[in-house]
Amino acid sequence: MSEASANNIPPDGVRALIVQARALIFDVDGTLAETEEAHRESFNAAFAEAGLDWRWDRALYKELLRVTGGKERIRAFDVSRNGASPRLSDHEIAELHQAKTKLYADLINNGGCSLRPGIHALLTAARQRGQPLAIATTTSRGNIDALLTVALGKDWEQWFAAIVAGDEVRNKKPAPDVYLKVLSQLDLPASKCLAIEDSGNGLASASTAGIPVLISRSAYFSDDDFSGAAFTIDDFSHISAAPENSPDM
Ligand code: XBP
Ligand code: MG
Repeated sequence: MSEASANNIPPDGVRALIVQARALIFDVDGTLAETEEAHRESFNAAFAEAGLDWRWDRALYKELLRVTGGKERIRAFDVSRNGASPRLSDHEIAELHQAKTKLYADLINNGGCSLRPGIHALLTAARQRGQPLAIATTTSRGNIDALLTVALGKDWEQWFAAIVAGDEVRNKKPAPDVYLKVLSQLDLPASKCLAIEDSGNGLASASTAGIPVLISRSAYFSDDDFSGAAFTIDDFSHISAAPENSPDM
């Protein structure tokens, strides 16, 4: 792994990796924005609404984030507590997750959730270069819509050449499905693209699909093993600065 602290001048290698990629494929949660606290709060509010005495604190949520996908996370928690006799049926989990999704959208619509430092400039510069952007995420399309409508405006979908959400593939991350579907929509070879991720599960997903990965460390996953990444950085605040031969980066 190559380390590039955002506190130092970032290595040309990181910029080169970004600029030379045929497409930039972004994870959403933790990468475009630090959304997991909003997700956690929404899970807890949905539990309270449903009369469940469940409350996920940050330490527990960090453990639960190993399970990707909200429905899967609720199921894993229920099984960890109640073993062979889980409290909720699949139908009840789906309803609970639907309520959580609505609460999350309300939270984002009301308070927003800013894009991480440098992300807006990175997306804008790529667009101006004509470099395709894509999204490969575990969360739902509705949640991406809530986040990016606030952050990029109602026409946010036009920024991206391909968007694949977790419920549009058979297996969520760390399986490669979501990245493989994005690659087939982009019609580009995996090795020429760049995935931008924040978690070990995301790194595994993109790597298994054959895509080089740039990690920007996030609040919940900063201590994951990123030894398989091309580079690991703290954020894009310095990386998005303009290189010599481009007015925008
Ligand atoms: C994100 C997730 C998601 C969110 C919650 O992973 O695992 O489950 O925590 O969203 P990644 P949903 O950043 O690797 O895509 O409740 O919609 O699943
Ligand atoms: Mg993520």
